[in-house]
Amino acid sequence: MDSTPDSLVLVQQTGAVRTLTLNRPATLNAFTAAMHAQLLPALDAAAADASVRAVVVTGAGRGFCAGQDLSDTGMVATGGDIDVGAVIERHYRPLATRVRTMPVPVIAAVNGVAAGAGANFALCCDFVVAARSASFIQAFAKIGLVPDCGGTWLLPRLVGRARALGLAMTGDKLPAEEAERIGLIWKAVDDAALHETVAALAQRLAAMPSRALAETRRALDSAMAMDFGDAITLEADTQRALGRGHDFAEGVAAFFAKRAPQFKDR
Ligand code: T3D
Repeated sequence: MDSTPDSLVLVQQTGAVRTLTLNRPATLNAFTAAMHAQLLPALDAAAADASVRAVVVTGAGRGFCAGQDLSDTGMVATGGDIDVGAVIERHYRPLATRVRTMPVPVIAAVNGVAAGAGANFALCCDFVVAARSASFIQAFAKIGLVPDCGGTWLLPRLVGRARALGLAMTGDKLPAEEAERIGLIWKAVDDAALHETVAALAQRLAAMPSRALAETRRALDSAMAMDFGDAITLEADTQRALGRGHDFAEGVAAFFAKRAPQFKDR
């Protein structure tokens, strides 16, 4: 991996699991243009590398990600003459879209506070495992914005309209355990167990049929906007394609041979 200790995104690989660590701990890993310029290519590289079968994103230091770095927007320098929509198009649309179309499962290991676009970056991932001391803050309303990085789409789907509006309008800090209780995230675990829990989950997912997992994400997301019949059509089309792949044949063969399957489709 070609990250250095000074990189804004540290890249590390253990077996088939690629870990990307946001690395601006002094600002709780707030996103800057420079960090985006490393993060998206790092995700693209993981997507393109057949040796990667699961991706973990996490943060260095005591925070996961405090969202957009508010000193990097031009707001302070220009006194407000900036196009925030252009920031979304330049950075957050590609980031959110990349995470949600990765060919392998993506796990957010939320080690500390996740605020603004940092919270929604985590929620874009397939699994969010958070340290018990971590929290989620839809900080946008506090600075006169709406949830972004996919937040308007994700929040009501994850926790329903009432809770989504409550979280987004108040900008209140939601502790990890409460986030698990209301279904915003997969799991809250003891702080000391975070990385071990995530590593075990990532290794488990890495041994599973990547292509089927990515298609599962796509089918579930697509079905949200479909009627029942169209969802079944999508299931048939997806099964038709997967059924012709290596992994289905391997999964069935392994079942009858009573051995562990060796999946490879991506
Ligand atoms: O262009 C656009 O803006 C559009 C895109 C918008 C997407 C967004 O993400 S908007 C939301 C941006 N994020 C926020 O509004 C969150 C701001 N941060 C906070 O509210 C708090 O820092 C936290 C609740 C996240 C954590 O609080 P706490 O008390 O644990 O830490 P702290 O002392 O506030 O922060 C530690 C340092 O990080 C501090 O620097 P200092 O004083 O030690 O030099 C703080 O200024 C810095 N920091 C934290 N968040 C940001 C930040 N610096 C720049 N931008 C940040 N977002």
